[in-house]
Amino acid sequence: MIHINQIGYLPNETKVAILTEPSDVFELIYSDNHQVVFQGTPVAFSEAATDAASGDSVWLADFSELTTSGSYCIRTANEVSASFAIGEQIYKSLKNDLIKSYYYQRCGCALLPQHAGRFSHGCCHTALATLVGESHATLELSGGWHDAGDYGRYTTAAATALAHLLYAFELFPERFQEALNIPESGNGVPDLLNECRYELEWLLKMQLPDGSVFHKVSTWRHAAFVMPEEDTAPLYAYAVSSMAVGDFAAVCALAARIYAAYDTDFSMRLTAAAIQAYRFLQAHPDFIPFRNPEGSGTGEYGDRSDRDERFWAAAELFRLTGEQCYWEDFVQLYAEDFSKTHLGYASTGGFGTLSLLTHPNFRFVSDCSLSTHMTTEQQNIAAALFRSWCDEADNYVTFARESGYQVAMTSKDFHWGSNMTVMNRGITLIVAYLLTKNPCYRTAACNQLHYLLGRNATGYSYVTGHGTKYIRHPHMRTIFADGIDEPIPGFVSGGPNARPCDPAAPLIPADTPPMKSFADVYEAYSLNEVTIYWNSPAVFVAAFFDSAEA
Ligand code: 9MR
Ligand code: ZN
Repeated sequence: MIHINQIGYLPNETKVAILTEPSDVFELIYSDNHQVVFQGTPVAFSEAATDAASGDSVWLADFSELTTSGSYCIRTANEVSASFAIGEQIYKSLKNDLIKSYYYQRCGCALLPQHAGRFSHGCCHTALATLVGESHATLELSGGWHDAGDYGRYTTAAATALAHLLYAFELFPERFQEALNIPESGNGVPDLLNECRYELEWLLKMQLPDGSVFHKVSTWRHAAFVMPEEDTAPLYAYAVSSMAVGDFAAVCALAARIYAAYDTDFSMRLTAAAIQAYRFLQAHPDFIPFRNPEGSGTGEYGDRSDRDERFWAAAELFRLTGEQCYWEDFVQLYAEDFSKTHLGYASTGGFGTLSLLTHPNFRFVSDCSLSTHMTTEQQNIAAALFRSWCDEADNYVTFARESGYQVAMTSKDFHWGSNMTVMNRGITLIVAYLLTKNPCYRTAACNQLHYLLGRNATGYSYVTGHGTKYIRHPHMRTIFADGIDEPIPGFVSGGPNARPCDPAAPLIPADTPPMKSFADVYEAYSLNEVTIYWNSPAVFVAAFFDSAEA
C-alpha cells in the first residue's frame, strides 16, 4: 500500500510517502493526465525494513524536491495512490473544521440550520442539576461543550481543551482570523475566541461561592445513542476536586489575559474567578481526589495528584498578576517530581512550563534565557525548563527517526486516545521550533500531522471529512443518531489502542501490532471516540501549518 498524507504536503516541507511493498522506482504523476513529473527510488527504512509499532516492512519514497503546487498521485510498480495536493494553505479547511467541531458540541442551545446546516438539532441539557447527595435540583449549569461521544461536561477535560486552543491563539493569532459561521461570527472577535467563550461561560458557572469548582456535571449514567435533546435524564453536579480547582484557576487566568484585548468586563470576571479558585487551593493544601460515586458511570477523569494542576495555576496567576506569592508557589512546585512537559488532562505540568517559556520577558537564544526584567532565580528556572522542553522534543525526534512511519510514537504509546499523544507531541515540537528555530523540530511536527491524516499503518485519515479514506463511524452519539450517513466533519478519532476494551475489541486479533489496533465502528469507544481535548491539539498543529512561517 502507498501511505500518504491524504490532504497533501506543503511545498517547502519534506515530502515522503511510505510504501509497504518494494518497488524499484516510484513516480509522481499529475492526477488528471497522468503525466510523469518526478521519479525516485524508494529507500528501505532500515536494513531489516521492519517498523516495530506496525510490523510492516516499509520503504520511504521521498519527493521533497518537487515543490510545484498541483494535484498528484504516486505510482509504483503495482499501485497508484489516491490524489493529493502540494500547495500552500492546504490545511486551512481542516483547521477550520477542527475548530467548528466545538460549535457542534455546544450544549444548552439549539444548533440552527443557518450555522449547522443539515446537522442542526434541538436544545439539550438545560434542566437544573442536583448536587450528588441532595434531593432537589437547584443548580443552573447549562452550556459549554459536550465532552466527547458522550454528553458529560467535565472540568479538567474542558480546561485541557481550552489550554491547547488558547495557547495556539496566543502564539499565532493571525491563523485564527477566518469566520466560521457560528452565531457570534462578525462581532469583531476572532471566532476561536467566540467559541472558547461559550465554554468559559459554562466553566464560570461550575465555581462555588468559596472558590472551589465542581469536577463535572452529567447524568448518572451515559445516555443511549440518541440525539442530545432526547437525553432528558436528571443532571447531577458531582463533588469538587482539587484538579478541577487548579485547572479552573489556570485556564481562567490564561483566558483573562487573552480576552483583555476584546472585553475588559469578561477579562475581569475571569481574573476574579481565577484568584478566588487559587485562594481555595491555598486554604486547602491537601489533595482532593475524585472518584465516581457508587453506581454512577459517566467519565471519571481521576488523577493521583494535583501538584501539576497547582503548578500550572501558579504559573498562570504569576503571569497574569506578576505577584511574588504565585512565583514562590511555582518555585516550590517546580522542585517536585512530576512531568513539566506533558500536556494532558491528568498531567498539566507542560502547560505551566509553556506559560513561563512564552512569557514576553523571556527571550531564548540557543540554551539560555535573557531578560532584563527577571530575577536570576526566574532566569535560571526558565532556562532549566527550556532545556527540559528541548530534551523532550529531542526524544520525539529520535522516536520519529526510529519509526518506519516517521511518527514520534513508540510501540508502547498506543493507548486509549493515542492520537492525542501524536498531536500533543506535535505541540511540543512546534513550541521547541518557535523557541529555537531549529528546522528539525518543525519537520518532526509536520510528520505528526502526516500520521494523523493517513500516513499510518491503518491508512485511515483520523479526521472526519478530511482525506480520501477518513473514519466514518466514530463513537459519537450525535453523529450516530442524526440519521445522516456522512459524519459531521472535523472530529479527531482517538485512534489505535493496543488494549481495546469495548464491544469491538473481539474484531481485533490478539497479536495485532499496536499501530494497527483500530476499528472504524461505532461501538469502539476505546478506539474510535472523539473528545474536545483530542481535537484541540490537532487545532494547534493544523493552525501552525496553515501558513508558511510563524
Ligand atoms: O480519554 C480518557 C482516557 O485517557 C481513559 O483511558 C479513558 C478511561 O478512563 O477515559 C477517556 O475519557 C473518556 C471520558 O471518561 C468520558 N468521555 C469520553 C472520554 C474519551 O473516551
Ligand atoms: Zn447537551
